[in-house]
Amino acid sequence: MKRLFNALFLIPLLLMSSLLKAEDGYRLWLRYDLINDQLILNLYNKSITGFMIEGSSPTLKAAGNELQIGLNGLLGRVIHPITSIKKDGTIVAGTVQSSPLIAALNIKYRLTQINDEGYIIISTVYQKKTIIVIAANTDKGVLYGTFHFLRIMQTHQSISGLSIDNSPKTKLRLLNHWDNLNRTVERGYAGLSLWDWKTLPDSISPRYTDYARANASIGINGTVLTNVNANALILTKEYLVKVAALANIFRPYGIKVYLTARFSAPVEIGKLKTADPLDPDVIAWWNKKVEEIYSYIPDFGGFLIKANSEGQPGPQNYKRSHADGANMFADALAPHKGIVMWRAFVYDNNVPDDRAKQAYNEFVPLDGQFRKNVIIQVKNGPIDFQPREPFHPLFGAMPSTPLMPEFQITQEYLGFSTHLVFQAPLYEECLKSDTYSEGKGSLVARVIDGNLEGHSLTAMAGVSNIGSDRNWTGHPFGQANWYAFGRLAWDPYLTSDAIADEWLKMTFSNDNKFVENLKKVMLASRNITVNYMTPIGLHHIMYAGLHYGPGPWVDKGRQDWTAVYYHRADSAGIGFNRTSTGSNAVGQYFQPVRDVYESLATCPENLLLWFHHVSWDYKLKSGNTVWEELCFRYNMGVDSVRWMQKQWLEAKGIVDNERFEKVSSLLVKQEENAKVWRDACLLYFQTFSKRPIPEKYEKPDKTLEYYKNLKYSF
Ligand code: GCW
Repeated sequence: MKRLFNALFLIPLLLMSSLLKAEDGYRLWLRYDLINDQLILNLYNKSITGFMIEGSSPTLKAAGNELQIGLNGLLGRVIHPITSIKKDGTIVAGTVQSSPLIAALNIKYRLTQINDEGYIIISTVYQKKTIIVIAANTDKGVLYGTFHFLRIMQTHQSISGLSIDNSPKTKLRLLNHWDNLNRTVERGYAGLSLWDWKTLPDSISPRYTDYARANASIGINGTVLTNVNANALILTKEYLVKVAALANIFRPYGIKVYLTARFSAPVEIGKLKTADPLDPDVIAWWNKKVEEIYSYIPDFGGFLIKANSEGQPGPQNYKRSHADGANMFADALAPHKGIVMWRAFVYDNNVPDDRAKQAYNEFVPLDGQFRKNVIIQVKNGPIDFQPREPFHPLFGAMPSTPLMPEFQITQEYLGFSTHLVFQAPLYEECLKSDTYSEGKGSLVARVIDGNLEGHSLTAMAGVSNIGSDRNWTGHPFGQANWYAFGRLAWDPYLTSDAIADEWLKMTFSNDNKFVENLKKVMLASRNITVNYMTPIGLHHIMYAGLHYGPGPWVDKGRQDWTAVYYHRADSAGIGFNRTSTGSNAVGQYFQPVRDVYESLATCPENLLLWFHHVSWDYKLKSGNTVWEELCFRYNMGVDSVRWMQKQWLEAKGIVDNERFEKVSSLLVKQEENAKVWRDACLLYFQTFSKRPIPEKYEKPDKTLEYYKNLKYSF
């Protein structure tokens, strides 16, 4: 009888799991569909009978809601919240303060071992009943623990004998939106800005809550709403009430709101004659402005500021330093516990001998001069979010100042939302780079998590790729970059492999073969893009302005915005000499990194043309000359996109049709574009190398002129 019942019970379940409903990607990785592995489902069903959230704060309510939707979806039955434990298999979540039950458990010591946002998840026995406990020191920790627990279930891991302690390794984990007030997004490729300034604060889109849920699920706890190329109007009352409305929605999810402050705001909206940071009227104006902001948003996070860079105003306009500027804001924010994130991505109107050196040159002398609530935000590499750059030499070089890395999640130089490029390996490469600032093992990750230099203000920022597109990020795999950024900001030591694994399972399927295949694709995708765009250390040879297709011939306009400034190809060879006989950018790195980059024999080949100008016949370890290696890499890049297409074909039937077709069609575009990159770059560089493209490779089917005349529009 029982068997028959089980069998009958199975039929609808099997039917449901085999019906792949079309999905538009809106649910991201928080899909909570019925678990389609019967064995796992049975085990989970036995182990979970109910859940109990002890406490009633908005954050605990959010955790309860998530558990409710998550469990109902994954288990395919309604799991009711309960108020007392009557059966085995209850999930109990709360803090010592909110939950008498948790207070009664013997976990006090364990709770002292996690930080404010950390959590523990354990299986234990309470009054002879087996329970699963999600406990934390704060409500926020409970929320993060809840998401972790659901992730365990979404990825079909065991929920018996749980014993997890987890704390974020950085304090602030932020998205930077480059969103303008007219809803365009600078370098955004997923529709308009999510922030509908016209209808706020009266109309509140449910998307704001889903945005907050998604961020909380990966530990993001702050969002800078506006573009670093700032508009002072955001600081006016008209906008601040709108910002406050967003802050109110995000607050239960542990997300603070930050804004970009335009340096010249006192002049533009304050009617002052100057924005000099040492002028008493300017100081008073900012103090008042900050007070006003806190009157609307009591937990406002602070400012992100781009100053004296790419035409943005800043303290140098008044012959003051970056420290003078940052400290003025810091003093205004300090009484409210706000912080200043001051960007080190600076370059002025004079073309430097090497743009890669500028941030270091301007900031290192200021080390130790910033207030305690200032953190310097440094791009991962010294130029600008290229497919591959060495780590930024500022990491480790300002030991008395907290530094935070800025990664780009949006794919400005990585094929926009058209190319499948999983960026975790790019982030990981930077985080795991050894700066040697305090000897071997001085990883960038240790600089930024405060461990190396003893800073308590620690943070990581990612330039958002999110927009109003139904699937948030344009390319379905763009979601993986948002996800990966959050996970790495929480724990900069995670591996790309582990992150891809989780994301694929939650976003698509737990099918073993699917996960293994697509993980290979994801992990290889960044290097594939480097191969067809900028192999062996080439950089910034993109189509001018837009940065989508190739433009190695670009030579007009400001020198350090052209491609020829960076690749320096001539009849003798190719590459930017940044060694001691060239711009000496290598001199900004600690030993032995400096020597490693300086010497042709030891310089990593994937950065060869970043640091060296070498002859076309220079031999690489592969035995290829530089010219042959370029031909090989560009071709391999294109071939690998075809390989990605093949791997994706195998996902048919495992992934729903809608997302399957979307990715398939984007991969077709990616191949076309990779071919253009290959052919345009090889034909162009051939005009210098004067060597043939080896017979074994596909011949470019168009002329160089054709590629030069291609127009890219967005
Ligand atoms: O990557 C470059 C972009 C600019 C951007 C700038 C910056 C917001 O091309 O669009 O401006 O960097 O990071 O400030």
